[in-house]
Amino acid sequence: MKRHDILDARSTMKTATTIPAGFNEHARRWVEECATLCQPDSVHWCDGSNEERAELTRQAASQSILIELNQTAMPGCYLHRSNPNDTARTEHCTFICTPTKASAGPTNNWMAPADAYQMLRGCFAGSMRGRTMYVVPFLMGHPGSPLAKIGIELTDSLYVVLSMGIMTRMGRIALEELGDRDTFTRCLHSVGECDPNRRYICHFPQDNTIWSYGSGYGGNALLGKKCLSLRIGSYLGHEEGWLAEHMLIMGVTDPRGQTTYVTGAFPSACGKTNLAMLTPPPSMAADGWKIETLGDDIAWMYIDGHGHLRALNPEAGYFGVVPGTNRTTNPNAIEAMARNAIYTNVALRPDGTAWWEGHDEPAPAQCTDWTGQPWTPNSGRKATHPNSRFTAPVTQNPAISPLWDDPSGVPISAIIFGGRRSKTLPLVVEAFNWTHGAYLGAMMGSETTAAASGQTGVVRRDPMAMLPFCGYNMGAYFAHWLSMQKRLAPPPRIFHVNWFRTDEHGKFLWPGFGENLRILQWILDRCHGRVDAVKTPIGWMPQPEDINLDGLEIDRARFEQAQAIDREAWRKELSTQEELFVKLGGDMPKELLFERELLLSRL
Ligand code: SAT
Ligand code: MN
Repeated sequence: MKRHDILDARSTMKTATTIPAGFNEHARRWVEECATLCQPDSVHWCDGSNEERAELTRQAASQSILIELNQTAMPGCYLHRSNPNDTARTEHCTFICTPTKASAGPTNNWMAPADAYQMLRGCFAGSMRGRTMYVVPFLMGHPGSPLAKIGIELTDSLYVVLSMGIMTRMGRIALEELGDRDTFTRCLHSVGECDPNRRYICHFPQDNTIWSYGSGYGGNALLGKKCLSLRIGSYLGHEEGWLAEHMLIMGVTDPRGQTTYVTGAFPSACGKTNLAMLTPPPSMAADGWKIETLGDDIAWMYIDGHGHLRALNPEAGYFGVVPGTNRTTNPNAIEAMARNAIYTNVALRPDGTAWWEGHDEPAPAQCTDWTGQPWTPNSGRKATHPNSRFTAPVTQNPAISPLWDDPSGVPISAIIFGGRRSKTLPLVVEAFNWTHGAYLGAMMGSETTAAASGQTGVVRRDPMAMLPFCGYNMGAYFAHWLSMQKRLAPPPRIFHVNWFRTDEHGKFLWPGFGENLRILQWILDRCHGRVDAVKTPIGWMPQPEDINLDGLEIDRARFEQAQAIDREAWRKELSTQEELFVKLGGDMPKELLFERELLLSRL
């Protein structure tokens, strides 16, 4: 089925609209088709101006979509309360709609495109009656960059419009980039009746189309983020020879003044945003160590004319987890969200400021919880949703890299994979080579919350932290990773880290947060050939004296415990990897099977 056959173009748009200059004929025709389907009362074409933002914010406040926070303490900040049934991504409602099931692969939900369009047409039909359809042009990536992608999102949610205005380069800038072309991602979104049983996030990579129905939550509804930049992006990366990754990008400046850029992939709840915005411990800051953030969630990586891997962040904002964020854990995030931020599902104090579990200030005697109910510390429930979020412009991060806006991105020296593992996985290990590194990434896993409730951690495999975000067959994705090597001169070094290993009493062996810079220091030393390493069965590991422990409370013995290789535990680890290999079956590249065999024999 062709894209323009999808909609019944015979009926006319309910409301005639004047199309503002800048929208090309392809965009105009598609908007008309979608308006005919969704039947909004009116259509608002966004230009992305400050005046428009002010006016839409005012409207959102008057409709109680946004609650104005205390403007003296938190200038430009607003609170949004979502439907309590709509607080996180819904992977079971997320579909990759490719012509064959095999091209979506065994790790994705699949629907035949024609079936998905038909089912969703039923959902969208008349879904915007009584509402406004906002036309939101947006740019992922930098103007002028060959990797930049243009999307137009049609949505009936003002919260989505205002959030897209923070998370992307939104408005005229996108239309100027588009010009007369038809090559924009067609993103259709409606909150509909916000019913979890009628919620679908469908991707049509071959049509460059995303249809999302029934949710207003970030990853489900801000379609530039996971849907375009990762799912459609990874598909395009496979077609065009680049990588769309669920990775932070950061610059680490050493006391010599040299800045080295690294990317890192971590599953949710492993401190990706904290690492991207890391504050050096005082002793290292005094020596001249500095961190700069380029991105905290998504990296697009391509190989330049010299064979170097370069990375850029296609987003323009952060959509970060709020609980646990404070001046100790992440002072840069606190600064970034201090103004012009949208808070979703946090608590509201009587003075009109926001509060959350893990805030710098203690729990208020009383406040309004994330659902709008009165709350006191004795309520027996949390005041904020554990997945409550802030949305803030990247430019408000005091540690933003001066190169964040450079369309050519930054050259990457190291790629770091990591997960939350209480046992087995060492604090840091370096892969022997690119293929071994891809294997480390492919076998990444993180412990489920079962670990927190005292049971032995259940490890969920999350290859390269892309399990929910790979827009095509995971086996083909691994093969694509492996194939990059021949074009890389030299390939970046690949590391695996685990900040979460515990001792026999369940205490963390490593302090984490800012102290993780000590591990980054070793990673940089390896990248620049400044230190030797010890060859072990699982990879290159630091000689203990090469890790800077000055001013830390932990001694060498404890560090060595964090690095210990328990061969028996490793053999078990390899047997639990079996599940993923079996699931991917014949799609699994044989290089990764060999890596596993090699590791087994080294052990
Ligand atoms: O998917 S979201 O972008 O909403 C949040 C996340 O899981 O990173
Ligand atoms: Mn993410």
